[in-house]
Formats: sequence, structure tokens, C-alpha cells
Amino acid sequence: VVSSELSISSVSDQDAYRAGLQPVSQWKAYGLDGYPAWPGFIFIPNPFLPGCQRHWAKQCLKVYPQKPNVCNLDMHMGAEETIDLWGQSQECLRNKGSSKREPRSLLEKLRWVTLGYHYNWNTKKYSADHCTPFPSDLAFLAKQVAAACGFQNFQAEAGILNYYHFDSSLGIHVDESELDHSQPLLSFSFGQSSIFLLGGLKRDEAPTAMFMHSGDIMVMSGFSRLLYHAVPRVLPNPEGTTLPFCLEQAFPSDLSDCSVIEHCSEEDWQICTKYLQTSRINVTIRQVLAAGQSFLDEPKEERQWDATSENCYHQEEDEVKWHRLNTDS
Ligand SMILES: O=C(O)CCC(=O)C(=O)O
Repeated sequence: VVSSELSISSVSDQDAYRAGLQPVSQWKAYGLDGYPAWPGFIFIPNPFLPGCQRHWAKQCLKVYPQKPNVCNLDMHMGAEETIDLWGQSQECLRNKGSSKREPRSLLEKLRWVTLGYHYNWNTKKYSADHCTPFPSDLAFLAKQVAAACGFQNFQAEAGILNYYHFDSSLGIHVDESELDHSQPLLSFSFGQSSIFLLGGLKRDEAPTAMFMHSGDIMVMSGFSRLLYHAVPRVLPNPEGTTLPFCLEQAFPSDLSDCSVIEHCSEEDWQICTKYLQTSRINVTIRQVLAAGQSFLDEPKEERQWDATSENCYHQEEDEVKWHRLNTDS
């Protein structure tokens, strides 16, 4: 692991604060020995201000799953049934004990949400005719992080939110559907921890394993933008507590009006706590098109959004086939 330089002067302390982040001068950033330093892979251990992760975790559970955003449940439920996942799940989550046999709330059945240009899991493409407004608070957060990593012109155009439980994993893949690979892919994690595997340009190259904890940010750019990667394991946070300490910290009492961080009520936070004590949320944010670029004309049938599929690279524990891990062990 090697230290990585950040572009401290690209983000004012006020803009960092507005996004719920520490001043960039206080962040730590690391790269991996043997990988190009910039543009490359950058790991930033939790740079959020105390209490501010709560806002992002709550948005991922209460706000971003709402229409017009798209989620896996839309694939086999009617539109009116998925309108208010939060409202429909509150009671169930609030009363949840520790038994695995209790019925799962809709929020616990959520596997992914897409934002902006909605990723089509079947065609593995984005298209101009399936796009909804990207949440402005998340776009603002992404802009600050990208700028701190040296990407001043990053535009948040697509987001994929992955919702994990202790038995979930994410299969090996490359994020190559975006048409502009010169912009980074930003990844934010909240809740329980995970193991992240960063592989090579070829599927069978030995990966580097690293922990990702709540609040950690990962930036894949340059050479590492098209590296294979996967999440084979979700783990309880290393502090051994219900929630990691950084999520227990109370909201700052002095949030100014210009902040995109909103106060999270105790009632809402109790629901989030119930969810996050056994779950991890990962948000990846991508720029799809280069400035001035448009989607190339594609055959009509490929452009149509297939609402029947739930395909994605999520896997249940029993299905995971770890070619590398199997052959290594
Ligand atoms: O959950 C993670 O940490 C990785 C997510 C990811 O690889 C993706 O959404 O493409």
C-alpha cells in the first residue's frame, strides 16, 4: 500500500463540508504498489464528517429507491406495489427480532437500485431513452470526491446501488458499459464491512484483497478503471458492535442551510439501524458519456428496456463460483 496524492486545492473546505466531508487536507488516500499512481486506484478511508454518513445511508434506504428510480423489485411487482418501499417496510423492520425465519420486509428484498441513466442488466448497456434525473445531493458528493482525486469535470450520470446482507456477494466483473472510460468510477460503502477483490485486466489474474468499511471511498480510474473486481464476502464490522462507531455518531447540530446533508430524524435512524446491523450498501457513481458525446444509433430492439429481467451480477452464497479462490485453495 502506498500513499496517494490528492488535489487539495480543487475542493474548498466549504464544499467538502456541504457534502458532509472533512476538508480534503485531512483525508488519507492510498494506492497499491505496482499499480499506476495517477490516474489509478485510490482508496480513501472514511473521509466523512462525524454523523454525516447517516444522511447518505438514509437516502439509500428511504429516498433513492423511490420512483422514478428503478429497482430489482420492479421486475416482478406492480408499479403501485413498489411506490413506497420505506413506508411498507418500517413496521416490519421496527419489530424485527434476531430470528432468520421472520418474513423479510421489502427493503430487505431490495438488491439494487439504478439512478440517472438506468443500467440495463440484460443488454449491459445504457440508453438515451431510459434516463431519469440523477439525485442532486449525490451528484454534489461525487463531484467533490472526483475533484479531490484530480477529475474536475466529472459528471454523475449513472448510479448503481447494491444492497448486501451477510449471505450476499457480488460476482467478478468489469464496469465497461460507460462510453467514456477516461472518467473515474466512484464507490461509497455504508453499513457492515466487506472484502473487495481487485483483479487484473484478465479474469484469471490473481486479485488483491482488501477490507471496505463503512464510509470508505474507492476510486477506479485510468489503468484500474477496467480491472476485474468482486465482493466475495460481507462481514460484521471489525469493532464487533451492532453498527460501526462512525454510524453511531450523532448528526452535527450546527449543519448550515447550504449543506446538502439533511437532518435524519431519530425515528428514521432507528429503521436504518435495524437494516444496517445486518447489511451493507454500496453506491457506485459513473459518468456515462464524454462531454458532448451522445449514444450511437443502435438497433431499436437493443435499445428497448427489458422490464422482465432481474439479471445482475449479484449472487447468493451457494452460487458463488470463485475460480481464482477455488484453484488457489
Ligand atoms: O459493492 C462493491 O463494493 C462493489 C460494487 C461494484 O463493483 C459495482 O457496482 O460495479
